Amino acid sequence: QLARIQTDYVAEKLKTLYPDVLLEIVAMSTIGDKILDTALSKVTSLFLNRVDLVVHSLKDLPTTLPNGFTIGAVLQRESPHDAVVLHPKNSGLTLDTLPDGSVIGTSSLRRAAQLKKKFPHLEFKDIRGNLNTRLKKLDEKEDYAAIILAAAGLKRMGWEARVSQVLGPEDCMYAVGQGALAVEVRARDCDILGMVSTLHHSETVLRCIAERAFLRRLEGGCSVPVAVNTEVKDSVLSLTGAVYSLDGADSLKEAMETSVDSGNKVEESADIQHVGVTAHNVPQCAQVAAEKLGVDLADLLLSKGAMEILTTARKLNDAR
Ligand code: DPM
Repeated sequence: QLARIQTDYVAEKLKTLYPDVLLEIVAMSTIGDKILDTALSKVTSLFLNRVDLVVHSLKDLPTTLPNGFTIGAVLQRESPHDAVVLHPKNSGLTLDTLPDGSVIGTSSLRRAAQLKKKFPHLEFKDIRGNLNTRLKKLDEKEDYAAIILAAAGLKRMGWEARVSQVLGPEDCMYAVGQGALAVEVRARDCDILGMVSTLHHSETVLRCIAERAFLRRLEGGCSVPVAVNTEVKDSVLSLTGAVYSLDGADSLKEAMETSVDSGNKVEESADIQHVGVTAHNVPQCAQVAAEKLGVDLADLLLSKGAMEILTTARKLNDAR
């Protein structure tokens, strides 16, 4: 349902921009005999020319895309923050005021690591399934006192009213790319690439390039305890990045910033991807600076022992 809402949202934008273009939305479940709604099956359809563009949550896209594909649009980010959804019986409480031993549902290592450290009186348990399933599991049983979900997903589903608390960076930094939608296309399909590029939101592009470069350098996949916080203010892009042990007891966190002011420089039209993103209409020098910022911050953390923390976390998680 969330995937469909996100796809419809992008399709509506394209219809407004290109009223003469006929858009057809293909449900991935019709491609095979299974429900194939994963990033992999979407990209297979793209490869086979069955579809021309694919809508994803950016945070679910690997930092290195398969050859021949690119992210042709990164749309303006929704709130990137995580949110607390309470069991109705706990209405009015916060993570701070929930009773000792309350069980919080999340399968995100990133969320669990940060929140375990910050709220030691709480317990954390995996919760699986899509958003609908999770809310059902929360409301209809007594297993969880609350669950943690991305504010953006909840908003897109129309469930904003269930958000009791939005977590700021002091409680829980967000995942790389969280809250942004991405449109994936064939890298050599210039017509489609040109068409979707008008959807790019420059600030989101630069923030997400920095975040993805950071994660890529750390060799982190989508399931490692890595978190970020980014901001653009007066043409300065700042990135805070952190890595955590599974229990949050060990962590490394650093921040860096860079200018993304493109000045009046005339640009060669470079055909370059930055961590999978192709954005001809965003100043190249700013993209280069954003990518370098992510790499530099990762290198700083690596020099302080980030790889040890992540390797241990990965091993322990694989053994779970
Ligand atoms: C990734 C994670 C989760 C999703 C890991 C993380 C959450 C898994 C969980 C990489 N992808 O965030 O640390 O809670 O067990 C996902 C959601 C959205 C995209 C749902 C959510 C919607 C928000 C968005 C699952 N992917 O995070 O609550 O578009 O950014």
